[in-house]
Amino acid sequence: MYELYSHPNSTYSKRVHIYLKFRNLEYETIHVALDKLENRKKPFLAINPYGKVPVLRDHEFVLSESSAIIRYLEEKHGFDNPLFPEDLQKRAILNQMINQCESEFCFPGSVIYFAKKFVPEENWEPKRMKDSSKRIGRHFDVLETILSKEQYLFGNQFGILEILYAPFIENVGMMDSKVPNSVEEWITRVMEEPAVKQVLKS
Ligand SMILES: N[C@@H](CCC(=O)N[C@@H](CS)C(=O)NCC(=O)O)C(=O)O
Repeated sequence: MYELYSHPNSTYSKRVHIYLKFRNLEYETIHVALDKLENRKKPFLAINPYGKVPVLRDHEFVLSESSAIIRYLEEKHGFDNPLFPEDLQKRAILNQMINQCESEFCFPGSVIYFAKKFVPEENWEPKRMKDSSKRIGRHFDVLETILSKEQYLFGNQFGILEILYAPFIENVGMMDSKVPNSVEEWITRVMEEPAVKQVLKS
């Protein structure tokens, strides 16, 4: 059985939980106490020298990075309805969108999320946070060009991108960015997906 090193508040770990539930794959969760800095101690650093969750263990094989884990499982199982298309150029566009999800949304989003959740307001960096909100706004404008015509971001069905975005769009209200209607409606749709609901509402 797979083992997933995780913490209940970890957005990146939630992606993998959502994927595993979406695919009905059996796994065991191994709690890593980030709050007690267990991730910075030797036993965990031997598993991931960067000290981050999630990490997947598949017998002797150990893998970190949420999107790499999902991709590994997807390729390993060869499902009838694969989330990564066969076509080289379609797959390249999907990979481009995955990278843009990380760089144009999750990264600036984390700047705001981390400050608002863990830093006293007097120590916030307002310019950095404002720039991050603007960057997210620009990203949403790009998503809107797709979502004004389609229900989902790729191939018009719930897929890898929704799984990667889900734990982050849950906190969209915090980002102080303008959310276009079609993006707002997409967020609602994603939040209603059973695997997403199961993980994020728990
Ligand atoms: N790029 C990584 C990011 C993982 C990450 O930042 N995990 C956070 C929790 S959400 C973590 O373990 N932080 C602990 C630390 O940096 O000390 C992924 O996609 O898995």
